Amino acid sequence: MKPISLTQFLIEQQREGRINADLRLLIEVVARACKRISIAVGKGALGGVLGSAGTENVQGETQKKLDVLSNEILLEANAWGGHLAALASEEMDDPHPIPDRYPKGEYLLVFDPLDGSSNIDVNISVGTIFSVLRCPEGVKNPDEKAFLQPGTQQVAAGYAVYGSSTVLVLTLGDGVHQFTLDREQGNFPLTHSRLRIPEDTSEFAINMSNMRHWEPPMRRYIEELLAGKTGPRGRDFNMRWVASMVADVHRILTRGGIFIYPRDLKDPGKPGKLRLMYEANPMAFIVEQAGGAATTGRERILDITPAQLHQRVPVFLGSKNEVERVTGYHLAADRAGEPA
Ligand code: AHM
Ligand code: MG
Repeated sequence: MKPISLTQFLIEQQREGRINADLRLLIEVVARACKRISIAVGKGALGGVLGSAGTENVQGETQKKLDVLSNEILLEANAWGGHLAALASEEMDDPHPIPDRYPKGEYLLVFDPLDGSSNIDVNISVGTIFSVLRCPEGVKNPDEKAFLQPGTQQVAAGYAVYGSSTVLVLTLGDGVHQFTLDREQGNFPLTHSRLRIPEDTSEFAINMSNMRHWEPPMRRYIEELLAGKTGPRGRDFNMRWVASMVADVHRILTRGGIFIYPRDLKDPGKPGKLRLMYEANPMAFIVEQAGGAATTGRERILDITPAQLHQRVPVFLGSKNEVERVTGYHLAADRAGEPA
């Protein structure tokens, strides 16, 4: 049977009363923008888009040309449809208002336009991550404060991976669905419904080069995995690290695993590398909807009330039993009063 397209899927969701016309339009527009980004990424050196843009974002990171281009594509695509009240992005210091000449809608869109961008120039998968919130009632010109809602308030979240194929993974709060870009037809047929992350896994994803900066419970957990069959876990564990969160999370959604970017004492001012609002929250929503778990090592990610748009958090997500185990190690160390 021919798979249904993203458009059909969204219309069905609307008919079932799960989303309204504005949210349907929003997801369609984001998917269209992802298609354009996918085309730009796919051109590689031929598109003249590789390399640095020579600018820095608010986090002090050097922007790649494709970071800037992807951000512009998402901004432009979403400005005029009337479905948004404002947008915010990893690449912009402050929220971006909808220009006055366009109607405003009830949603807020937050995104990382090109996640894993250190991988662009070496032809490894990158992606886009997005999260949708409701604009608080009565707020006409949403500022940063309007965005500072816990992840439990997300009405939709998703990501695209620009890899050997381009996939779009989406949750509207009722399971996780995967669409694959048909490059000839230009649409996104539904290729997997109701993805489930196995509760157990023997695969972990972490940047091991930071090990000396980790907290003791974190080191304990990884040392036990590395000890393999003859260690306390009694089995061998495999490791994978793409250094693109989208690609690592997508592998976990496909075959299980645990992804960790822990708190790092290298820079005590930073409670983690990844950003809460446009990396951790949308991924946590997706992972929970697929039966997995997502914590900071101490608390559920989706329960955090953000204090800042670009706030960072430690991230532990994926197969439930592993996330619960390593979270338990952190909480036990805290209870025992172990120094960090
Ligand atoms: P980015 O949004 O600037 O690309 O940074 C986030 C990325 C994640 O995709 C990935 O998991 C992590 O940074 C990789 O970090 P590291 O360079 O320490 O391996
Ligand atoms: Mg990112």
